[in-house]
Amino acid sequence: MKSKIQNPKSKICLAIAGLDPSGGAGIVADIKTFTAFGCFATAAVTSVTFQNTTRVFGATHQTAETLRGQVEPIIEDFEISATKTGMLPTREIIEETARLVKENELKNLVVDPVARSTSGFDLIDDEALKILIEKLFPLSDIVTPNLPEAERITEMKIENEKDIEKAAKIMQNLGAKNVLIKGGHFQVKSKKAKGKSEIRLARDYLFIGKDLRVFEADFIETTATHGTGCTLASAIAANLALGKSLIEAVETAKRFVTEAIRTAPNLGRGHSPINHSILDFRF
Ligand code: PXL
Repeated sequence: MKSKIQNPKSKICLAIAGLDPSGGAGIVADIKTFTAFGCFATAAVTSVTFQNTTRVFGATHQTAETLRGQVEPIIEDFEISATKTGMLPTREIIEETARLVKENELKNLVVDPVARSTSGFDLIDDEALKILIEKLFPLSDIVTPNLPEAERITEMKIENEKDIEKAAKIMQNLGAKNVLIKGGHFQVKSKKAKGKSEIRLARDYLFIGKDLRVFEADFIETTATHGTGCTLASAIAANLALGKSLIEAVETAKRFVTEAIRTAPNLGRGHSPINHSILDFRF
């Protein structure tokens, strides 16, 4: 029998997430992002959504059995260096995902608590979101809500940076060790602008245990934001798989997403997907 030489540098990432057949979000975005960082991409579908850049028309969800059926053969055969979860629409899917993570001791788990599509469609109901918090937050290495998701999870209004800290504490009390709150939905004015033309910034807030790290990037005025959350979470997972620290992984992922927004292909009539295939991206 021929022996197989495995490249020790090829890290394998797994996405457990929904399918957006229009290619901007969900596992297609995850696969492209893992690949952009030189990782080998694997993916299990939790739900088949029907959508394009303008709206989500519906979805059919997988069952616990069909999710396990997809994940187990991958895990049996490959060593998974990082896992990212995205759209987990039902209690059944969430509980099975938690069981798979525990049974197989999946490491570097990035939980993106997907609640709503960019086009405004609810991708999880309130009851399932509670189960997601209870079952997956304690297993995660990082949870990556955007502001609307953080508000829904914490049941509080977030209007300023103090609120962000409060929300992060609540999420840590709910079991998340580390929380990245993506502040892109409110834009901070840069002091550097000194009253002249305002520079707006997209700030992300990373709470590692008790410490806070703030990441800043220029806020890009654009509607090309479809799939930014999925892309950021899978970029973090890819960088954790590559052995980076959490801070480095988030920093690199944020630069990648900013560049992907800046070079978005502006496709479709709604929110364009971003550019996951940045060939000259420097890690
Ligand atoms: O960006 C959130 C998201 C996650 N997963 C799937 C999606 C979307 C948004 O449309 O379709 C499958």
